[in-house]
Amino acid sequence: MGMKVYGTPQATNVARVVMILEEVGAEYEVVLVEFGTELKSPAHLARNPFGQIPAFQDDDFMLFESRAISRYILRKYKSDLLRIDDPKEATLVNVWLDVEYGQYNPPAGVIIYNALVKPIIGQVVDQQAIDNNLEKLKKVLEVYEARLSQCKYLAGDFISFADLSHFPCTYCIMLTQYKSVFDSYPHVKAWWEAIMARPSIKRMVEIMSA
Ligand code: GS8
Repeated sequence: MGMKVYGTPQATNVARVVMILEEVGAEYEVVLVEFGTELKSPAHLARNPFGQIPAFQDDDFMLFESRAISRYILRKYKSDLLRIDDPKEATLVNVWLDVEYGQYNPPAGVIIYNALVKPIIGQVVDQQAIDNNLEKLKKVLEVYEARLSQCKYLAGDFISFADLSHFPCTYCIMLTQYKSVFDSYPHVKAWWEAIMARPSIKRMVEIMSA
């Protein structure tokens, strides 16, 4: 039995896992689990006790948490995107993955939810929340700009999972009018273009816009 991802690839955290499966060239199946009551059903809570997507299955091995799932797949396929052979490089990958999770993802998530998701589901957009989180995101991007003027990618002069993990949220922000926030950070823009040029990422753009 091949690997299964439960969720919808348009959701950022699901997209992260699908991106990594595309990256390693694995055979996989997306089992569609939509937002709404299905997430809190007993069947889905058995896969992810927080009632969220993604959930993941490799034979009898069940997982949730998109970054942990992605690391599992990368290890299983012996991908160099974790730099596991070099303790310092591997740790720098973890540092920037933690930054993505703890600093970048929270403001990006609020902007995406308000600017992209709420208009689709018919909820009132909280402009104040967007503005506050754009300010937070700019502070994070200042740190990225400084880092990326020292090395080509976040963990060093090599692309890693830390860079690719930024794809889902950044791609969604680029679909909004707030994409111009990146214009003030030339090194960040060059980094983003390098990520977008990757074949697995081109396939992800097709998958997410399907
Ligand atoms: C977050 C999962 C999550 O928030 C991970 O897998 O990385 N840290 C976890 N999933 C969202 C959809 S993707 O943005 C979700 O399931 N939201 C619905 C809900 O919380 O009810």
